[in-house]
Amino acid sequence: MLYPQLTPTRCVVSLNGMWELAREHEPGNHHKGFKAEKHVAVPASYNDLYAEEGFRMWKDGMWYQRTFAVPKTLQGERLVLRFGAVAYRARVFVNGREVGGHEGGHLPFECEVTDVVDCTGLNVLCVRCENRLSATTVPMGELRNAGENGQFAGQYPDVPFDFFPYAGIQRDVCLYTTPRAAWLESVRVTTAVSADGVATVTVAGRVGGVGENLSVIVGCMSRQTPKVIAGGHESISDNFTVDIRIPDAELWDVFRPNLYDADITLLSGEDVVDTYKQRFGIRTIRVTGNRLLLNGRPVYLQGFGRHEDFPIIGRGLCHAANVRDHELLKWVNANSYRTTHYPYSEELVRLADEQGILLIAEAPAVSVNFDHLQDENVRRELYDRHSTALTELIDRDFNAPSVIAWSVANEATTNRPAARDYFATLAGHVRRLDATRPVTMVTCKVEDDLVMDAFDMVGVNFYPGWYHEPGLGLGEPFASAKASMRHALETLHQKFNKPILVAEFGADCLAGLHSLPAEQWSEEYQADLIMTLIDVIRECDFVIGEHVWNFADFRTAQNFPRAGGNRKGAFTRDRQPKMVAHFLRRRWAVPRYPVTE
Ligand code: E9O
Repeated sequence: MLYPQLTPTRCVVSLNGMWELAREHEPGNHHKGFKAEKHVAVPASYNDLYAEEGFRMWKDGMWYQRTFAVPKTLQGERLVLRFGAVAYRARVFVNGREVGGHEGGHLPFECEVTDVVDCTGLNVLCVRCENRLSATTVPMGELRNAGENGQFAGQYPDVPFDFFPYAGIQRDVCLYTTPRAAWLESVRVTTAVSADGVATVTVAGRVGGVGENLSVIVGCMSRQTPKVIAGGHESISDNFTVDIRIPDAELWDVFRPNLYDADITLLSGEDVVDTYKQRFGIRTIRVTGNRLLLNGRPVYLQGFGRHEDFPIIGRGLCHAANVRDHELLKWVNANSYRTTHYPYSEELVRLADEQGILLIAEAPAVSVNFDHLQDENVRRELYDRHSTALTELIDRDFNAPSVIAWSVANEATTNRPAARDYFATLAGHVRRLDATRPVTMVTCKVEDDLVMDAFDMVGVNFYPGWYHEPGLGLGEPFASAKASMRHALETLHQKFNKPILVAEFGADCLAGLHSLPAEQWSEEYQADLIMTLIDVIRECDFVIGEHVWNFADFRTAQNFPRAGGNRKGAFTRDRQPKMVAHFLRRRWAVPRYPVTE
């Protein structure tokens, strides 16, 4: 699926803005248009917009509606409704007719509506969202607060993960056009660089519809020196592959995020049918021995886990907030983050491409709990959803140079034998879809993990000094937290012999709370603990990165360990630095590996 784009052959009409909202108290005829309870902003999560608990915590049918007309100039084109993301399930109706839907809250989907819209008047667009989770959704949810949910038992709402299950139309909605007879449907750009700096760029794609005498022309433009630098041409039926050679390729990296555009023109005979510009970057990323190599040189990941989480809009796409977050990432000298614990917006990934930020893109599978998956059929049902989410994610982000690895899951019960097959099969699935990036997963089982063998690098979440070994101790500060971190990392390395990313570590901190000597929840404690653990982490040569949990404070379900959410942010929820951010900024200013340019 292509990102919507205005080109000489395509138009994009935004359907964002003010919509109407109503809860489905009982099934009825909402799909034909309904009496609204509220105004609602699109995109945004609906949860934090109103004063009533009955809206904040609603997870059954939530109906959105608006009307739209099709401008005369677009009539005769192929018309497609596209949603950036709707959580968790969506059904879409136009003029009372169901035109499509989707499951999974963080990936785009579209519905063709060419033959459904009324081009002479107003069309009624109704979307039913629903946020019910189960043992077979990704993420899992509503497991009835069973004891085995550990720290999540008894929280409200009942989700086995530590972030609020925001819902609604959370990303952009648009109506876009393509030509009607034949159009470009998908584009995938693969690059390879030879030792002498010549890049081979393979632009492959699919054409929808039917056409006579089709061919494609692909021109490659460097964004740095905007001129066509190479091109290729091919006669096609419905698939195409064009190879292009770029001598003196300008590689994409953190310091110079060089980008190219593949300018694709679909022709029927001599006539231009469709055009599309696909951005890409030329870079390699791979794991060798104890190193992660970007363009053949070791790169050390310093950064965070993050959340799409903001006051009022919840998980709604907000360009201003995204710009602010990336600005703070640069300020603090971070070079990377993991899109914990679900795929982030396409717009954010594009920003990372342009700004040279490295992303580990994660599937929405957090806290997969095999105690609920003893039945093989249940396990298969979950696997289908989980692998589909990864297929859609890889399809969406394959061309993004900023995405340097896929993370298939976070903190599953990986000490169960059934988890072993499950994740080995999933890793194979991902490698079949993309052989150009490392595949990882993040575990929190240090002693008894059974699955990390299947991955290229080991991600681990470990919280000495917070969830265990609290306090400074009487001797050297944090002596037992340090010992415990060192032991955990060495254990994992001995067992799997793979490079390790410390994917989460840290401590909650209430901004403004100070204490000397440092104690839990204070600014001093968070800063001292994190900086001390970084020293230990860096004594281990096989560690390829440190990601502090979390970039900013974020909202969670309600539970006694959470005071207005998770406070492990280096920044507050309104994106101001805590004390630790200043320390990280200094520490991260010095590169981990010698710069060899
Ligand atoms: C996942 C992340 O979503 N890792 C958690 C983070 C946290 O702050 C959460 O926000 O809690 C940490 C997992 C710690 C595992 C050990 C728990 C021991 C409980 C007594």
